[in-house]
Amino acid sequence: MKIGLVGKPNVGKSTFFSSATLAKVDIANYPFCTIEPNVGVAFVAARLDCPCKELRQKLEADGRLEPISEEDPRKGSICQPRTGTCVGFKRLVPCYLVDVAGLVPGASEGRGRGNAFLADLSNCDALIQVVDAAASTDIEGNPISSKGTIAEASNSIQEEIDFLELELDNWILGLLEDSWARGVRRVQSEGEKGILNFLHDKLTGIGSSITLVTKGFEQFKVQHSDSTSPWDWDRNVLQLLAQNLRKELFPIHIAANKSDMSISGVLKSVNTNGIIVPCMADMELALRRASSAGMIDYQIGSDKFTISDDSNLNSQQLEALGKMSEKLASVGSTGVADIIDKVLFDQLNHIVVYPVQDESQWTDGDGKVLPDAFVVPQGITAKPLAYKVHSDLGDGFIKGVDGRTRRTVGADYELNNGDVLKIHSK
Ligand SMILES: Nc1nc2c(ncn2[C@@H]2O[C@H](COP(=O)(O)OP(=O)(O)OP(=O)(O)O)[C@@H](O)[C@H]2O)c(=O)[nH]1
Ligand SMILES: [Mg+2]
Repeated sequence: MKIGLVGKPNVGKSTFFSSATLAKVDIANYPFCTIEPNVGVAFVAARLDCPCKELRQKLEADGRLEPISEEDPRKGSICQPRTGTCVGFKRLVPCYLVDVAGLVPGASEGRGRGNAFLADLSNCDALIQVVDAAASTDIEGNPISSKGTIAEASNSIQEEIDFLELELDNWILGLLEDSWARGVRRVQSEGEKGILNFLHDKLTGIGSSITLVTKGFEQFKVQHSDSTSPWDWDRNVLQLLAQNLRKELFPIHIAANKSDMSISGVLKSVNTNGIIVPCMADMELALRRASSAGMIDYQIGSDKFTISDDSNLNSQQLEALGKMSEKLASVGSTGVADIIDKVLFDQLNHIVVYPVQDESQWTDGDGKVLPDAFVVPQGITAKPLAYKVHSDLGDGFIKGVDGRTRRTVGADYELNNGDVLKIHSK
């Protein structure tokens, strides 16, 4: 699972990236601070409690485990995650984020970092466009001093959203236009199937699949029903096609960043196809850093934090933390974890499942408890899941066993969110 962070320069993409991944990257108040893409892992809390909660309850009931003690730093969790952590049964699962260079109008024709940058977004399952909700920068990312009216700020945000969609559409249009007429003529005898395969072929480099291409083409046909002689389609028709394909390949959701400085209500009249979440990436970064330095106790996505040790904090730090605490309580959260959660689980419909080797102990071959949590598309069945764990496991798939009911399930068994599954293979 990979989410790309996009937007015009100087909106806070790298700040968002760094706050979500705690990777050290360049952040500065000028455009094109980032040139090479940064790739990192954000840890997102699974929506359901980790199954180690049930395991603990069972062990406690059998008298094999003491109840959770007050001092337990893991607040009861007994799993041993290979990646991520689990505290208080909140299991953190990985999601890749890509932070790329800022995009300026004309990028699809090579302006700014142009197409090289666009290629960095290939294979992203969704995009989060970071926009400057405070309207503190112009379309090229240069800081502007005057704040403007609410209508001006609203327009500025809308302009950012519209231009990015257009750039991405044009990028895809460019890929389609290249030898379109000849290519489509070649496949004309195969009818629509030929066109779909041709489109998929043209766009494999940016992560297309036949399913996504088909969905996009269906939508396109609603707006353009005349499918005779597609080799004669002009630029406008191809533009419409590109737009529909882009919506499937790169759905865009909006992180309305710098909301700490934005005018309240500024997002009301903003139009977008995806979700829009107010964010304060800057604050998230400060809180996450303070938390990893041991200064505060802050759960990702929370509306509050507690100061764990104020003995080493100076009055300035205490004041800054006090201000953040107030702001956080009034808006609910910094929005960073919230938008990743919503994109991953609501928009991309992913679930978290736990493959194990021992269906009664819920352990792997080394006795590690629930070591793996896989983020997979809803609807995935047992055999494709086996392939995700290991290709050998997929090749030799015999059956699965549900860790809760101990029932045997076949290759076509559709997994549910939170399932614990043992896979038998040859
Ligand atoms: N007020 C405020 N400022 C922020 C926030 N997030 C980021 N910034 C500031 O915005 C400026 C740009 O941040 P970056 O993260 O470097 O922006 P970018 O989008 O990666 O910029 P490029 O790499 O140049 O495209 C920095 O001065 C950040 O401190 C926020 O939530 N609130
Ligand atoms: Mg950057």
